[in-house]
Amino acid sequence: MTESGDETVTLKPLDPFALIVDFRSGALEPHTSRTERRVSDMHGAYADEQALSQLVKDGDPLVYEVLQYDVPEEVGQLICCTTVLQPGTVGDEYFMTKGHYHAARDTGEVYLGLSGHGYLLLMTEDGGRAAKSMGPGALAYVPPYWAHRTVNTGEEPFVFLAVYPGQAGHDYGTIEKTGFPERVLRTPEGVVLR
Ligand code: PAN
Ligand code: ZN
Repeated sequence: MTESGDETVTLKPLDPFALIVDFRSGALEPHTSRTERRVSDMHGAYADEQALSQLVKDGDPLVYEVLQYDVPEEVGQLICCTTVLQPGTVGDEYFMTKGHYHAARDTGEVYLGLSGHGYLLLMTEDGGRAAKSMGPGALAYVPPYWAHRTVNTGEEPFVFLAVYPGQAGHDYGTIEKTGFPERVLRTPEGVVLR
Protein backbone atom coordinates (compact mmCIF):
# COMPACT_ATOMS: atom_id res chain seq x y z
CA MET A 1 0.00 0.00 0.00
CA THR A 2 1.30 3.47 -0.86
CA GLU A 3 -0.03 6.77 0.39
CA SER A 4 0.27 10.09 -1.43
CA GLY A 5 -1.65 12.99 0.03
CA ASP A 6 -5.27 11.92 0.63
CA GLU A 7 -5.11 9.10 -1.89
CA THR A 8 -4.50 5.54 -0.85
CA VAL A 9 -3.68 3.09 -3.62
CA THR A 10 -3.85 -0.60 -2.90
CA LEU A 11 -1.96 -2.91 -5.23
CA LYS A 12 -2.83 -6.59 -5.25
CA PRO A 13 0.26 -8.75 -5.19
CA LEU A 14 1.23 -10.10 -8.59
CA ASP A 15 4.16 -12.43 -9.14
CA PRO A 16 6.83 -11.44 -11.63
CA PHE A 17 6.46 -13.20 -14.95
CA ALA A 18 8.29 -13.58 -18.23
CA LEU A 19 6.49 -14.27 -21.49
CA ILE A 20 7.79 -15.31 -24.88
CA VAL A 21 6.97 -13.03 -27.81
CA ASP A 22 7.40 -14.36 -31.34
CA PHE A 23 8.35 -11.22 -33.25
CA ARG A 24 7.21 -12.58 -36.60
CA SER A 25 3.79 -13.97 -35.72
CA GLY A 26 3.05 -11.85 -32.63
CA ALA A 27 2.29 -15.02 -30.65
CA LEU A 28 2.49 -14.29 -26.91
CA GLU A 29 2.90 -17.35 -24.69
CA PRO A 30 1.29 -17.75 -22.38
CA HIS A 31 -1.58 -15.29 -22.80
CA THR A 32 -4.81 -15.03 -20.83
CA SER A 33 -6.93 -13.08 -23.30
CA ARG A 34 -7.35 -12.83 -27.05
CA THR A 35 -9.54 -10.19 -28.68
CA GLU A 36 -10.32 -10.48 -32.36
CA ARG A 37 -11.86 -7.92 -34.70
CA ARG A 38 -13.35 -8.99 -38.01
CA VAL A 39 -14.54 -6.74 -40.82
CA SER A 40 -18.07 -6.96 -39.35
CA ASP A 41 -16.77 -5.36 -36.13
CA MET A 42 -15.58 -2.32 -38.09
CA HIS A 43 -18.85 -0.80 -39.35
CA GLY A 44 -18.49 2.97 -39.68
CA ALA A 45 -14.68 2.97 -39.57
CA TYR A 46 -14.04 2.83 -43.35
CA ALA A 47 -15.23 5.31 -45.95
CA ASP A 48 -16.53 2.57 -48.27
CA GLU A 49 -19.36 0.96 -46.28
CA GLN A 50 -20.50 -0.96 -49.40
CA ALA A 51 -17.08 -2.61 -49.81
CA LEU A 52 -17.21 -3.47 -46.11
CA SER A 53 -20.63 -5.16 -46.44
CA GLN A 54 -19.38 -7.17 -49.43
CA LEU A 55 -16.34 -8.38 -47.46
CA VAL A 56 -18.63 -9.44 -44.60
CA LYS A 57 -20.72 -11.47 -47.09
CA ASP A 58 -17.55 -12.95 -48.60
CA GLY A 59 -16.46 -14.57 -45.33
CA ASP A 60 -15.93 -11.72 -42.88
CA PRO A 61 -12.12 -11.90 -42.69
CA LEU A 62 -10.10 -11.31 -39.56
CA VAL A 63 -8.64 -7.77 -39.42
CA TYR A 64 -6.64 -7.99 -36.20
CA GLU A 65 -6.20 -9.74 -32.89
CA VAL A 66 -4.76 -8.62 -29.56
CA LEU A 67 -3.00 -11.11 -27.28
CA GLN A 68 -2.49 -10.19 -23.67
CA TYR A 69 -1.40 -11.60 -20.34
CA ASP A 70 -3.87 -9.84 -18.04
CA VAL A 71 -2.76 -7.91 -14.97
CA PRO A 72 -5.07 -5.88 -12.66
CA GLU A 73 -6.36 -2.72 -14.37
CA GLU A 74 -4.99 -0.52 -11.61
CA VAL A 75 -2.62 2.40 -11.08
CA GLY A 76 0.95 1.09 -10.91
CA GLN A 77 0.38 -1.90 -13.19
CA LEU A 78 1.59 -2.06 -16.81
CA ILE A 79 -0.43 -3.93 -19.43
CA CYS A 80 1.62 -5.67 -22.15
CA CYS A 81 0.04 -7.03 -25.31
CA THR A 82 0.77 -7.82 -28.93
CA THR A 83 -1.39 -6.79 -31.87
CA VAL A 84 -1.37 -8.72 -35.15
CA LEU A 85 -2.94 -6.59 -37.88
CA GLN A 86 -3.59 -8.50 -41.10
CA PRO A 87 -2.81 -7.13 -44.58
CA GLY A 88 -5.81 -6.13 -46.67
CA THR A 89 -8.09 -3.30 -47.70
CA VAL A 90 -11.72 -2.24 -47.44
CA GLY A 91 -12.23 -0.52 -50.77
CA ASP A 92 -8.93 1.33 -51.17
CA GLU A 93 -8.41 1.84 -47.43
CA TYR A 94 -5.84 -0.34 -45.68
CA PHE A 95 -6.87 -2.59 -42.77
CA MET A 96 -6.61 -0.70 -39.49
CA THR A 97 -7.52 -0.93 -35.81
CA LYS A 98 -10.62 0.78 -34.43
CA GLY A 99 -8.47 3.35 -32.64
CA HIS A 100 -9.20 4.90 -29.27
CA TYR A 101 -8.47 7.50 -26.65
CA HIS A 102 -7.57 6.12 -23.28
CA ALA A 103 -10.58 6.52 -20.97
CA ALA A 104 -8.10 7.95 -18.45
CA ARG A 105 -6.88 10.64 -20.85
CA ASP A 106 -3.69 11.36 -18.87
CA THR A 107 -2.13 7.98 -19.69
CA GLY A 108 0.39 7.38 -22.47
CA GLU A 109 1.61 4.25 -24.22
CA VAL A 110 4.66 2.79 -25.93
CA TYR A 111 4.49 0.79 -29.20
CA LEU A 112 7.39 -1.30 -30.50
CA GLY A 113 7.22 -2.57 -34.09
CA LEU A 114 8.11 -6.27 -34.31
CA SER A 115 7.40 -7.21 -37.93
CA GLY A 116 5.62 -5.91 -40.99
CA HIS A 117 5.01 -2.26 -41.83
CA GLY A 118 2.38 0.34 -41.28
CA TYR A 119 1.48 3.65 -39.74
CA LEU A 120 0.53 4.87 -36.32
CA LEU A 121 -2.03 7.69 -36.65
CA LEU A 122 -2.48 10.03 -33.71
CA MET A 123 -4.75 12.94 -32.89
CA THR A 124 -5.90 15.10 -29.99
CA GLU A 125 -9.32 16.52 -29.17
CA ASP A 126 -8.05 20.05 -29.80
CA GLY A 127 -6.88 19.42 -33.38
CA GLY A 128 -3.42 17.91 -32.99
CA ARG A 129 -2.50 15.28 -35.58
CA ALA A 130 0.49 13.08 -36.36
CA ALA A 131 1.40 9.98 -38.37
CA LYS A 132 4.45 7.83 -37.63
CA SER A 133 5.84 5.21 -39.98
CA MET A 134 6.19 1.87 -38.19
CA GLY A 135 8.34 -1.16 -38.93
CA PRO A 136 10.51 -3.66 -37.07
CA GLY A 137 12.35 -1.87 -34.25
CA ALA A 138 10.35 1.37 -34.46
CA LEU A 139 9.59 2.56 -30.95
CA ALA A 140 6.70 5.02 -30.93
CA TYR A 141 5.60 7.09 -27.97
CA VAL A 142 1.91 7.91 -27.61
CA PRO A 143 1.73 10.83 -25.18
CA PRO A 144 -1.20 11.28 -22.79
CA TYR A 145 -4.32 12.80 -24.47
CA TRP A 146 -3.49 11.41 -27.95
CA ALA A 147 -5.90 9.01 -29.65
CA HIS A 148 -4.13 6.29 -31.61
CA ARG A 149 -4.86 3.89 -34.48
CA THR A 150 -2.55 1.59 -36.47
CA VAL A 151 -2.77 0.79 -40.17
CA ASN A 152 -1.13 -2.09 -42.08
CA THR A 153 0.27 -0.80 -45.39
CA GLY A 154 2.30 -3.94 -46.14
CA GLU A 155 1.70 -7.35 -47.69
CA GLU A 156 2.32 -9.29 -44.47
CA PRO A 157 0.91 -8.98 -40.94
CA PHE A 158 1.97 -5.84 -39.09
CA VAL A 159 2.91 -6.92 -35.57
CA PHE A 160 3.69 -4.68 -32.61
CA LEU A 161 4.02 -4.78 -28.85
CA ALA A 162 2.17 -2.23 -26.69
CA VAL A 163 2.77 -1.31 -23.05
CA TYR A 164 0.39 1.03 -21.20
CA PRO A 165 -0.78 1.89 -17.67
CA GLY A 166 -3.20 -0.49 -15.99
CA GLN A 167 -5.83 2.17 -15.31
CA ALA A 168 -5.89 3.53 -18.89
CA GLY A 169 -9.12 1.93 -20.17
CA HIS A 170 -10.33 2.39 -23.76
CA ASP A 171 -12.74 5.00 -25.12
CA TYR A 172 -13.86 3.82 -28.59
CA GLY A 173 -17.05 5.87 -28.69
CA THR A 174 -15.36 9.22 -29.32
CA ILE A 175 -13.50 7.86 -32.39
CA GLU A 176 -16.69 6.23 -33.69
CA LYS A 177 -18.18 9.75 -33.74
CA THR A 178 -15.22 11.77 -35.02
CA GLY A 179 -13.00 9.35 -36.95
CA PHE A 180 -9.35 10.26 -37.60
CA PRO A 181 -8.30 13.19 -39.81
CA GLU A 182 -6.25 10.93 -42.12
CA ARG A 183 -7.23 7.93 -44.19
CA VAL A 184 -4.45 5.64 -45.46
CA LEU A 185 -5.13 4.55 -49.02
CA ARG A 186 -3.74 2.07 -51.54
CA THR A 187 -3.32 3.92 -54.85
CA PRO A 188 -1.54 3.14 -58.13
CA GLU A 189 1.19 5.54 -56.95
CA GLY A 190 1.58 3.69 -53.65
CA VAL A 191 0.52 4.45 -50.08
CA VAL A 192 -1.21 7.83 -49.70
CA LEU A 193 -2.32 9.57 -46.48
CA ARG A 194 -5.28 11.78 -47.26
C1 PAN B 1 -3.35 -1.39 -28.22
C2 PAN B 1 -4.67 -1.54 -28.99
C3 PAN B 1 -4.65 -2.64 -30.05
C4 PAN B 1 -6.00 -2.74 -30.81
O1 PAN B 1 -3.11 -2.53 -27.45
O2 PAN B 1 -5.71 -1.76 -28.06
O3 PAN B 1 -3.64 -2.39 -30.98
O4 PAN B 1 -6.48 -1.48 -31.20
P1 PAN B 1 -7.90 -0.95 -30.71
O5 PAN B 1 -7.92 -1.08 -29.21
O6 PAN B 1 -7.97 0.46 -31.15
O7 PAN B 1 -8.95 -1.83 -31.31
C5 PAN B 1 -3.51 -0.15 -27.35
O8 PAN B 1 -3.35 0.95 -27.83
N1 PAN B 1 -3.90 -0.31 -26.08
O9 PAN B 1 -4.12 0.73 -25.28
ZN1 ZN C 1 -3.97 2.54 -26.32
